[in-house]
Amino acid sequence: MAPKLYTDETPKEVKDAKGLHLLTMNTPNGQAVQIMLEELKDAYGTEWTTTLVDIMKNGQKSDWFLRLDPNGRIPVIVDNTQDPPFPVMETSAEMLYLLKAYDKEDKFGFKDELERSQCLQWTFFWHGSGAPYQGQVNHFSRAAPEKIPYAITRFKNETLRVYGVLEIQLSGKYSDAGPRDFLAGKGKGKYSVADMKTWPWVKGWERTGFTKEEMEPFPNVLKWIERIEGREAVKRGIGEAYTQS
Ligand SMILES: N[C@@H](CCC(=O)N[C@@H](CS)C(=O)NCC(=O)O)C(=O)O
Repeated sequence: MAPKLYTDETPKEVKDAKGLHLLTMNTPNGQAVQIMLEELKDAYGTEWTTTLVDIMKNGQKSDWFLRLDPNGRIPVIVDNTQDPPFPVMETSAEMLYLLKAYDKEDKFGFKDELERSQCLQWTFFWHGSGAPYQGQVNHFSRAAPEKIPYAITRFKNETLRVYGVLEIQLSGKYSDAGPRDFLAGKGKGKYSVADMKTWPWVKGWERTGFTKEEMEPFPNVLKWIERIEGREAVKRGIGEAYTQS
């Protein structure tokens, strides 16, 4: 595995990395893992190095990158403390890998099996049912060469629907416990990878093209966005360290 992982074209900083190495760009998917690493840094002093990949230039489709992630998308982490170095693709799998290997006290996960399951449910929910739809709204409203109203409307409606699912959970509408602070965990919940996975997307509702009126049915989601954006690790995780110069 090791001789095939890196080639002459692999950037030196990737090949020479000694510990955790992150390949990313400051997009919502990139930010999810960036935030997790910044949180681990504050909680445990975790260290890593970073390579910024410009997806507009298609670096993520090159042969050297596909060896780390055959899906050709950011983010990817490579754990060089493993022998041979171990690459991890897919944001949620990366966050769960980091949780297991680097969050020994489960500060961003749960020891209780049912809470852990709830955390996985909400992480998977956003991975499978949130990010792909909001990503398609961004694509069809901004990037597509042709504006196709059917596609824009379909993905906008579906994204609003999944915001509504988050609202049900955060409002506590169907629970005796009342409104929650975070997606997973008993009572009001605990800030966890489920929030870190979801937040970078939902906080971008305005950029995605939703109006304040369209967001009115989701007051608890809007409060949750504000609750998380104040965290120092979150500010760093979406900040200038990850901006391409
Ligand atoms: N399911 C993947 C999606 C990753 C993804 O779509 N990344 C985007 C940036 S947010 C990307 O690399 N786009 C470039 C491309 O599609 O070539 C994950 O969760 O990691």
